[in-house]
Amino acid sequence: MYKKSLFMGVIVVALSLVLIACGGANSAPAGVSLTLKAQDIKFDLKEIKAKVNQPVNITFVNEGTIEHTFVITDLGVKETVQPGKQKVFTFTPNKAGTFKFICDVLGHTEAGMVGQLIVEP
Ligand SMILES: [Cu+2]
Repeated sequence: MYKKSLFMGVIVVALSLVLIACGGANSAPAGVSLTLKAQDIKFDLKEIKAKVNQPVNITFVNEGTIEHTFVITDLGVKETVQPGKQKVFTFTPNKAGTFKFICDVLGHTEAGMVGQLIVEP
């Protein structure tokens, strides 16, 4: 009986070590979720922060009366949301750096619909 429980104890310790090892280098950071509002004519956030390989989940709400977009050219992200609607989407930055996000509807970037995504290594 004693031997059996000792054996089980060894198994539990061994499995724990495997789990700890697997949870290390290979795991992506937990995702970040945020709400970004598009208004006429600005984004309510000027800055978004994330880490490399961290999924960024955005609830993109258009509070304006015209169409707006969320575009990060360098990361291949482009989403459009109609006035009064919202859209939930996720993207995962695969490199570090500072990336501009814009609304690419004609004239909107120039009018100030621009912000930055900071991706930390
Ligand atoms: Cu816009």
